[in-house]
Amino acid sequence: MWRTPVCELLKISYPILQGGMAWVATGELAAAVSAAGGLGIIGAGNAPPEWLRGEIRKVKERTDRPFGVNLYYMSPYIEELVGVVVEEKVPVVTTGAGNPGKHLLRLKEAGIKVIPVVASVALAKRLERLGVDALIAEGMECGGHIGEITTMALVPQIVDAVSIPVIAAGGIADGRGVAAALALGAQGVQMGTRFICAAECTVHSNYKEAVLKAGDRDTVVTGARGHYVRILRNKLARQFEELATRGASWEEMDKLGAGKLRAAAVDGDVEYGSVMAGQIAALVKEIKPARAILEEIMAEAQEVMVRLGKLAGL
Ligand code: TUI
Repeated sequence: MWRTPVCELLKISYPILQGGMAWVATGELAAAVSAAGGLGIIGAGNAPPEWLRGEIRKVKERTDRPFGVNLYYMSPYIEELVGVVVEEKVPVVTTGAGNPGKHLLRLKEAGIKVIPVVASVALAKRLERLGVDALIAEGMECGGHIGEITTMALVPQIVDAVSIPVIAAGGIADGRGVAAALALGAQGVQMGTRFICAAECTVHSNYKEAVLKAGDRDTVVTGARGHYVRILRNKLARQFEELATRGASWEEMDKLGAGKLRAAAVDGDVEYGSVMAGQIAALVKEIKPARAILEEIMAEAQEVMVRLGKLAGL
């Protein structure tokens, strides 16, 4: 099977990372993705440190392959969570919604590969200078907390601005998306929404059903500048729209959003909960094991690359 330098960097078989989605990407999903040759990632979100330690242990019990933890930089527990990943010698840490600069030395000294998620060229350059191993360039097509630039526009700009490997995220759910990301200069991809519908994903079945039912125009961006969050259209989305119409502050928006991701992911409240999903939700058509998802995507990407090679007269 084809490989990229990201496979060597992370010691994985396929250059496909599973997004570290808070409340969705638990140890079960991360273990399944890693065991199948991708990089499974536990989403720490706002969870307390002991929860994270438990999920890391679950992965270690299920597979010897490398895996990751995503640290959400708005978490009130961020300092303790950094302590847990260092103590547990987690192979890879991805970071989101903030600048991990102040923890970098500690993580690197523990032998951890650090791969921040960035949504701008400026932060990408700053983090490369600080010595991160690779970057995930995340376009605004993805679900959850998003930046303002699309994957198509962001990835090549970050690729041009840095010398370390770039992994593309946002709007990728199949082999065509993987081939497109490689065409833009990325050396790997991260996919979140597609893995929500992995058989091993422990998220509430209502959440999976909502993703499977979604059409092309069914996601909406809620929140205010700097705090945009993409979710599936539902009653909560309408409440956000009402707040926006009356010009509410981002603090009010954040208050409405508080606890809503857990409500959707754990309790299955897909009406008033926050069903975070990307714009490619409509491409996700069935629930199947992580291994089957990875194998299908790798084969599809290869087919696309062969077709393009022929087009180029190779
Ligand atoms: O983090 C994400 N996506 C997320 S986190 C999340 S949990 C949540 N729960 C409730 C409400 C809101 C969020 C759901 N989805 N993606 C990674 C990402 N990071 N996208 C954009 C950024 C980012 C933004 C600003 C990274 C760095 C940054 O830096 C600011 C600075 O300090 O320079």
